[in-house]
Amino acid sequence: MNPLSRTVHAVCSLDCPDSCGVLVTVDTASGRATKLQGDPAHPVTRGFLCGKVAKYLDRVYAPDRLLYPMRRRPGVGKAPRPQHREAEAFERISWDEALDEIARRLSEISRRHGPESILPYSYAGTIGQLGYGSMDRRFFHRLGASQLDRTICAAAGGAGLLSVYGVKLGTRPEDFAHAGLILAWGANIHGNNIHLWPFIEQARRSGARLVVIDPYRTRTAALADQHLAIRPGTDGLLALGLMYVILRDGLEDRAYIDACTTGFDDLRHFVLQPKHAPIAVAEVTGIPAEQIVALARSYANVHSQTGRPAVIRLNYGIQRSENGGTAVRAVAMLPLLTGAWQSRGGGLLLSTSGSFPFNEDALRMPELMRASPLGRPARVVNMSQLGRALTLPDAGVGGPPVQALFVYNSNPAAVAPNGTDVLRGLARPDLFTVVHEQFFTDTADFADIVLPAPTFLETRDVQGAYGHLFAGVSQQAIAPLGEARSNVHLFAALAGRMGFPEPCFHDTDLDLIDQALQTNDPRFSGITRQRLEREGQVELQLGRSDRGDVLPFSSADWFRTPSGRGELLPAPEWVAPSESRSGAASASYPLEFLPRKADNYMNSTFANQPTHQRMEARTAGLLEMHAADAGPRGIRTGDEVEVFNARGSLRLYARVDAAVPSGVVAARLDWNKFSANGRNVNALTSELLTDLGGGPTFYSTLVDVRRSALAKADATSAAAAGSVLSHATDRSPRHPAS
Ligand SMILES: Nc1nc2c(c(=O)[nH]1)N[C@H]1C(S)=C(S)[C@@H](COP(=O)(O)OP(=O)(O)OC[C@H]3O[C@@H](n4cnc5c(=O)[nH]c(N)nc54)[C@H](O)[C@@H]3O)O[C@H]1N2
Ligand SMILES: Nc1nc2c(c(=O)[nH]1)N[C@H]1C(S)=C(S)[C@@H](COP(=O)(O)OP(=O)(O)OC[C@H]3O[C@@H](n4cnc5c(=O)[nH]c(N)nc54)[C@H](O)[C@@H]3O)O[C@H]1N2
Ligand code: SF4
Ligand SMILES: [Mo]
Repeated sequence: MNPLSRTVHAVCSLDCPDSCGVLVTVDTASGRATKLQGDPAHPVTRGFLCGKVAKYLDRVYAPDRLLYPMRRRPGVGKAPRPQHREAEAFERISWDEALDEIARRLSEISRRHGPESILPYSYAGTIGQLGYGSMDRRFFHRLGASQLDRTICAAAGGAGLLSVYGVKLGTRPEDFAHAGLILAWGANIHGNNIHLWPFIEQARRSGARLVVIDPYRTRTAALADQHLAIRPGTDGLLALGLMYVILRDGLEDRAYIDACTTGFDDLRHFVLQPKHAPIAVAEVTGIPAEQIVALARSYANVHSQTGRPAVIRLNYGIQRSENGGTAVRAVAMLPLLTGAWQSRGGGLLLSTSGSFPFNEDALRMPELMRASPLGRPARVVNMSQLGRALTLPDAGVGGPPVQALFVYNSNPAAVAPNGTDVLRGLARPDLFTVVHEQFFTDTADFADIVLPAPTFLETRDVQGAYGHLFAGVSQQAIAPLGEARSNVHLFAALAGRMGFPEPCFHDTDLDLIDQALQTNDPRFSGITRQRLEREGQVELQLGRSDRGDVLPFSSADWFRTPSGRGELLPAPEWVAPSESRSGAASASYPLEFLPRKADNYMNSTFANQPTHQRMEARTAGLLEMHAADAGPRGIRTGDEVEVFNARGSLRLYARVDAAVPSGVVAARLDWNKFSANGRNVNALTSELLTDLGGGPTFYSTLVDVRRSALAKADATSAAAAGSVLSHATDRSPRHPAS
């Protein structure tokens, strides 16, 4: 025990499947955190952190953290501002002044336009139960504000998975070590889910093969045994092609199918159509027929041949597509046909989030909407259509226009689709906007009031995970910096200012943690706050086999669908996304665009940190394209290019190499203000929603590309569409070679 420092157990609250246990060393005298380390006792963290959070103290103690409430200076318009000059638009005020002004404006707007003209906008700045959705929801429910449908990440895939299994549960990451064949399907494991990797390496040392299905040559793909560079949006068809071979060759597990599924005969009839034969599927997916046949056979036979099952790490990449919900359904049916769930390490992992029975109703209290001036449940606005919500007179859903926007846990100016409309909406002078943030983000540039938010070292919370089965309590390691206040504290204080009488607005963090854990669900049996505090993390109680293994969906007891079985109907018919090369819009814009995440950022988080920018320097401002598309356009590596469609245009530098197949171009998400013409990749994405779940379709985006020098005239018309951005950052673009 070192008396000069102490160690605090926290949980990384970033929006990542791994939810790592983090040991924070705190200097006793100064109260300053000096070191972060992965918890060696956490069976999935296993003592290491990803590169971006290993450097998290650079973020916590960044000199440009937002530390005080601020108000827009009178007469200063809402527009993007260059980094480090944002504060010039604001003046510092006290928390009391900030809360008074927010309460006054919200009351006024509610009286004049009805409470539904107020829109909360939040996503996953923190995925702790308290920070993600507790006191904030109580506050907006009691206010009668519009409800936000939080679809921006996983809605389509979630709906797809639930329709087949009835619960978001999958193969335990630790059990991947026992697999004989691993498919990483739309899953950038190295970038987004690094704690799965050691288990995959362990399996490979025992002879397992790793096959990556991804249009982009990720680091995961580069390290795999085989990389299938599928055309975007065609995964559902590939899954049907694999089913075709499995069923045609009789490789399915009939006993398992009979015991655990429903709808098999109809599915079989549907699958065995010529349009699902390998030749036809190859034509559309770009994957050669013989590789489809070989993959189907090894997928179905690996267990009988090696004694080790096949497992699919399906991730959310495939569901950011117009047909993404159905694509997830099709892939999710594969282990139901082969019975891969029956052996340890077999099956499929998309998300485990639904397995944590946190008492969300107790935390969020939707019944408070009845005590609001509305007296009924408020209308629902889909967060993936924020541009419509802010620019249409009825918010796109009926009812009053949005007059107040309260943003926390999110940076919509950078991450929401159809950025042109989002920014146009945010620039409305009559919109009252509050942004609760750690930094002056693209969104904070449009705020009337900005409020300082803490990092996860500065709060207490309780958290599950979406990539493993451990729950943990995150202890507060350090005092909040400056005047930062947690989401819970902010909304409790605002409720007081609004005069809400309900005692629930006085609940403390500890009360809320206890409420979150209060349930009779057997999965949380024996899991209390005290135990989580003592042990750091505790695994959910799931049924175990005689050998002590957790084998989800190994028997019919595990399914939570209406039929109580794996549901194979309706058949997952593949429909080409309208924005794809087989779709309706391909004549005007022939290239499929992948507006990807950065391996060393977390969506738009970290994009402003010099340490993290250095880790991502290789792809800064880059458009990756294939020689077959670059050649005819006269584009060579290093050329400045314009990427455009009817919604917007961006300036990037081309790199012509092997990262993408022909017909596909890729660039990564960044803040608008770090991009050459002040626009990031979401200038090109649309607000079209997915087939299931109402999710965004970032990865169904068609564009064209031209060399910048040849295109000056057209560039001005695209820029005019986003005239609010006319004086975006003058920061010069970073050349990829630098
Ligand atoms: N470093 C880092 N980690 C993160 C994040 C981050 O931004 N950075 N984000 C976090 C969040 S919010 C989430 S939701 C998870 C997401 O984790 P993932 O689900 O892995 O998410 P993506 O990176 O969107 O997509 C994964 C891969 O799908 C590929 N892809 C795109 N379209 C298609 C397609 O049509 N078919 C197929 N087969 N593949 C396709 C992309 O090229 C990408 O490599 O990661 C989390 N972890
Ligand atoms: N083009 C493109 N767009 C995408 C994606 C993509 O792959 N491509 N991915 C999509 C996906 S999967 C997702 S999940 C979304 C993510 O969208 P967001 O959830 O908006 O994610 P971030 O960009 O990480 O922004 C989170 C913000 O919350 C702040 N924050 C952190 N902790 C707290 C806190 O305790 N309180 C408050 N008030 N704020 C806090 C952080 O500083 C950060 O600015 O983006 C989507 N957008
Ligand atoms: S971002 Fe993910 S991998 Fe990195 S420390 Fe947090 S939970 Fe772990
Ligand atoms: Mo996400």
